[in-house]
Amino acid sequence: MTQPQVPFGQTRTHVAYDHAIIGQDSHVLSPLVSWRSTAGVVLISPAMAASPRSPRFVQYLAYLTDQSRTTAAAKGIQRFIYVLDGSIALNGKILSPNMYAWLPPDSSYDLQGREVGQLLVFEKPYVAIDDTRIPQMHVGNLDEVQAEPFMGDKSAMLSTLLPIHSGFDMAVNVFTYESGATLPFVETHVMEHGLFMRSGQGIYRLSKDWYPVQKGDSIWMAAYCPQWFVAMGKEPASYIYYKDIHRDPMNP
Ligand code: UGY
Ligand code: MN
Repeated sequence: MTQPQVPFGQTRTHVAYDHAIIGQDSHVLSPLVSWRSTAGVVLISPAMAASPRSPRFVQYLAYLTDQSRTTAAAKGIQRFIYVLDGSIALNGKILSPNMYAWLPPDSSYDLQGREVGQLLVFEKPYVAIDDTRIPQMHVGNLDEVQAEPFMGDKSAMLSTLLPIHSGFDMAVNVFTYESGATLPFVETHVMEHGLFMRSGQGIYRLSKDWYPVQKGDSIWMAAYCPQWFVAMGKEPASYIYYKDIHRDPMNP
């Protein structure tokens, strides 16, 4: 892991009551529960805030070796994995960078590291609804997903990685902005987000604060946290993010 340099005694990380920026400079590795021979950094979790606005999901980085293995998440927990670096074998199928999988709750599978690599993982309790079957495992490749202009803006392209179907109570999308492109307005919404910067840089507005963000940063946005982004610099900025969808806010 390369640590960006910051002056000693300082960090870009900031944890607030309805949002957080976790900079790479403050990452600490720990063993991952339910993974073998795998260290990771839990970037976002319910442990983050002691208020009703604490995250209802987990976002982490898993650092893999050829010894890494997992066969299930905890009971009732769905998992989304995205390959940032290296490759893994999922039930024998090789997933390389930009490939991803949604793994249903209470399912078992064989996920093995093949080399040194890095995965981004989102996990959250699956909320069942009566008349909808839990979908089967879904595997995809970002490079094969058709990106769409966001609200008609071709400089802000959105790729939707999972099917839009009420069986899925999470969405994971990739947003890629040309330098200078923005979210069209300051969003405030019932959905929460976990976000990881894949490339580039820009300024994120969260609540009433503005933060410079760059590749490797993670962001938590609670439900109703006002949010806005402008991409800046010499290359496009891209982030992958999670949001909760398709469930009744009266029963979160
Ligand atoms: O899907 C979203 O809510 C997205 N537009 N939010 C974001 O990029 N912060
Ligand atoms: Mn949003």
